[in-house]
Amino acid sequence: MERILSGIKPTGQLTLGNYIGALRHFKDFQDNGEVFIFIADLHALTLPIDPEVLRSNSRDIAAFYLASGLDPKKATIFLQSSVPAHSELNAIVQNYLYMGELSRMTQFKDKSAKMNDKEIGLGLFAYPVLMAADILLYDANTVPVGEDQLQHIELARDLVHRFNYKYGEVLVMPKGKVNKVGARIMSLSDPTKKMSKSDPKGDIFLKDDMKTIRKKIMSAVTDMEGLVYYDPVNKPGISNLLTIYAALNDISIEDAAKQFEGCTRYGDFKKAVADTVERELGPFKARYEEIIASGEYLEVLKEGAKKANEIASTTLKRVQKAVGLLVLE
Ligand code: ATP
Ligand code: LTN
Repeated sequence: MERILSGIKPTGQLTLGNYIGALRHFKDFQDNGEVFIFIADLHALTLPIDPEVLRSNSRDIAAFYLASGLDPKKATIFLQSSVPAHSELNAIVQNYLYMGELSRMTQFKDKSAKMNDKEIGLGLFAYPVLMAADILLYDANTVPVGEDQLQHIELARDLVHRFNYKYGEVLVMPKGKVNKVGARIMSLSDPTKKMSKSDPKGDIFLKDDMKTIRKKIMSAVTDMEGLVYYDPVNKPGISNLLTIYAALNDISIEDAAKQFEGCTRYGDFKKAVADTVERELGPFKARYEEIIASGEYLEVLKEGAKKANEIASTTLKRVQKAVGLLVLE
């Protein structure tokens, strides 16, 4: 049976980008495969973060997972830090990834460019190593993510090639899965930049109230042409709004553009986008609030950790044996 794995790091408030590019799709796999969805809390430590903020973000993500329709009877939902094998496999696989390739990772280059050399932790540099360990521990075949994470998955694939060439067929080859529409939602205030929770200008947050969301969409940066069509190079703002509209209505961008052919008032178009977002996020947010208030996510995380630990420790042993560690059973 196909194994599917993905995670989101609790670095900040989740955005509409996280929702469209990743979160929204996780539940689609739970009826046909074995799904593992986790909170990448160890990854959140790769940049400075307040301990209380990290804890509260982690709770939020757990509740968002459940609100998105993930069913804990079908999907295993857990915290990365509840499964020590992530760190243990990390310690092994770090020896099969190289400084040169890690230093070429776009995410590392982007994040470290904004920092003083003295503040760049080793964890930020080695981020893709832990991510590879996350994926390989569950023998995942499919890893649904937004576009920005594909480069890390490619690195995990290189690692599998290298490792299996040396030790035989020990690791399962994963594949990244990016959705056609909405793999890269852009900021509403600067549509040439990715909507990102660590750079919150122009973000729509999943916890925003509907009035705020509508206001943000109505004031999204566009252009002066007054025509609605898809051209991400020359019309990044309108193209981004069309993408949001298409993704949330589960239609192609061409079909979305057709619906607004002849529309000359950006206000009308933006209103339609705002209605779509409200229709989707309104009920989603209400479910999230119920889940947070009931605390039911805590039991889900505990159960998830048990199941994840069982599977992860089996894979870890297999790898330990393959590389020549003396495993005492
Ligand atoms: P940070 O700003 O802290 O780096 P982020 O907002 O980019 O975080 P991640 O935790 O890195 O979010 O990503 C969680 C998932 O959401 C990943 O699969 C990522 O590819 C996806 N994702 C993040 N931002 C977007 C976006 N703007 N459009 C589509 N998918 C996105
Ligand atoms: N790097 C991912 C979060 C993440 C992840 C993973 C995603 C950590 N480990 C394993 C898929 C598979 C991100 O969203 N920034």
